[in-house]
Amino acid sequence: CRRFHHKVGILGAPLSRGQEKEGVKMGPDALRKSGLLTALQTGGYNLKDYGNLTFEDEPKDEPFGIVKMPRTVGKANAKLFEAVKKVKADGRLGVILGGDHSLAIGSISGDAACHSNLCVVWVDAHADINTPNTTPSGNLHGQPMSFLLKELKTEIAGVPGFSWLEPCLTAKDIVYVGLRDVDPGEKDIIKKLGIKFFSMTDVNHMGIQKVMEMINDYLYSRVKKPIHLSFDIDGFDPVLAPATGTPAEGGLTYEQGIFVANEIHKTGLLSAIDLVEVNPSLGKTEEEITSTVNSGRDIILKALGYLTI
Ligand code: 6HN
Ligand code: MN
Ligand code: MN
Ligand code: MN
Repeated sequence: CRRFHHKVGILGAPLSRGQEKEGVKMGPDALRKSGLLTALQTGGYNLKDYGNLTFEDEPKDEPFGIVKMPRTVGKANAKLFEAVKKVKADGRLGVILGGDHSLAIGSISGDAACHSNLCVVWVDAHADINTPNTTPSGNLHGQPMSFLLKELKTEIAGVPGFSWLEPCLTAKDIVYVGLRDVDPGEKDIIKKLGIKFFSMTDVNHMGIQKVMEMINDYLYSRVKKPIHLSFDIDGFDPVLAPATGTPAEGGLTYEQGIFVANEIHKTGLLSAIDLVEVNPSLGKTEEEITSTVNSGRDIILKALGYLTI
């Protein structure tokens, strides 16, 4: 076990303007209060807490087409990009506590600035690959992948707030797990670019173990590449993780999610993890909040090899 070798950097990113529900700002602190840092400290990790970033709304942030809050989300991601670069430059595995999923733009770009051969495992009910032209909602948390892919560079040209951004991934560098609520425009893009995905139907048919074996072969068995795990809490079933903005029925069980995190830990290649879309204010009961937050905490702990033999 390599858990005593891990140097970890915790970074709170209460980014919320990629969607319209306020409470997702409280995700980082809710995850902190779950005992995440204490567990890592007692587990012997070399831990540095970089605190929470603060983000401000840009004045007169008019929509770009129907894309909402582009300057605000763009600027927040530029700040996160710099912060993640710093964590990686310090030689630490990055743990980014969200915040809505638009933060993956800054987080993955920052990680890729340190690792040019980065690959991404994206666990989510959604594909988050709408472009400013295909988005049905205008919410940027449904679009981060289109901002990260070189193949879609022309699709995001001119979006205000993102002039700092240079797409860092190609379609073959990413794999989805848990998809079950994908928009028609997203399906077209995934098909056209040949992006590898394992929907919930795939997970149910072949089992999560087979899925992780195939991901292993596809992404990193031949050439070892650093992995960025971008874990949207709505990848889990809403029975387990109801306190989130866009829940979708029929998601991963606790055991399946933990299995994914553990398999990624076992590669020894994890570079950074995003844990996003925890929205404590959307829990109807204390139990719903706790279950959501603790499931997210456990994904992080497992991905870091906590209590793994
Ligand atoms: N997420 N596909 C929908 C949209 O608005 O583009 C939902 C996106 C959800 C995003 O959960 O991170
Ligand atoms: Mn280990
Ligand atoms: Mn997402
Ligand atoms: Mn999602």
